[in-house]
Amino acid sequence: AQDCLVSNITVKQDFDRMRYQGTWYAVAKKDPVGLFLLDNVVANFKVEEDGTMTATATGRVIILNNWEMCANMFGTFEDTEDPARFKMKYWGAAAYLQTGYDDHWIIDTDYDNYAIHYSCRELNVDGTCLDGYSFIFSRYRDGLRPEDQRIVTEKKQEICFLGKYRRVAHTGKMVMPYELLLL
Ligand code: AZE
Repeated sequence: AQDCLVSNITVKQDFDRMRYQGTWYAVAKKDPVGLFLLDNVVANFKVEEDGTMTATATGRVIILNNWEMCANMFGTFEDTEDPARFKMKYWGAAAYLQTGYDDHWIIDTDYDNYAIHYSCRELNVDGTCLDGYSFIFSRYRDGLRPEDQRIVTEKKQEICFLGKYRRVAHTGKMVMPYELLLL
C-alpha cells in the first residue's frame, strides 16, 4: 500500500497455518509505543486438534525500573474471513507480564525461510497506522538468506515501516524452554 493506508495492506494469499507451524526466530522488529520484547525473541507456532492456531513466545523484556527478565508468553489466534489475518489474544506466564488483543497479520512467508508479521494497534484519522509493531522472522537463528532480504525489504516498504526496524539479537543466553517448544 504505497498510500500507507492500513486497509490497503495486502497479506499472504491462501495462508497455510499447517506449514507455518514450528519455530521462528525474530531477526528484526519495529517497536510499538510502550513495553515490548527486546531481544532473543523466539516464537513457536502450532495448530491444535480443533484447527486453532496457537503460539508460545519467549524474549527478553525490561519491566518497571530496569528489571530485566525472560518473558514466556502465550498466544491464541482468532480466525477472520481472511486466512492470513488473525486477532491474537496474548498473555504472559507471569502476572506482571503484558496481556493484550492485537491484530496479527501474516504479510508474507515462504514457510521455510522467512515471515513478515504486522500489527497496527491504533489508526490515525486518515487511516494510516499511528501505533503498531512488526516482526521479521527467520527459520534460522543467524538471520535471513540474502535472497529473502530483497523480498523482506520490499514488504517493509509496503507496510510503511521501512527504516523503522532494529535487529533482534540472539545472544543464546536465553533459550526457549523445551516444554514451551512442545506445548
Ligand atoms: C509474537 C508471536 C507469537 C506469540 C506472541 C507474540 C507477541 C508477544 C508480545 C509480548 C509482549 C510482552 C511484554 C512484556 C512485558 C508476536 C511474538 C504472544 C507482544 C511487553
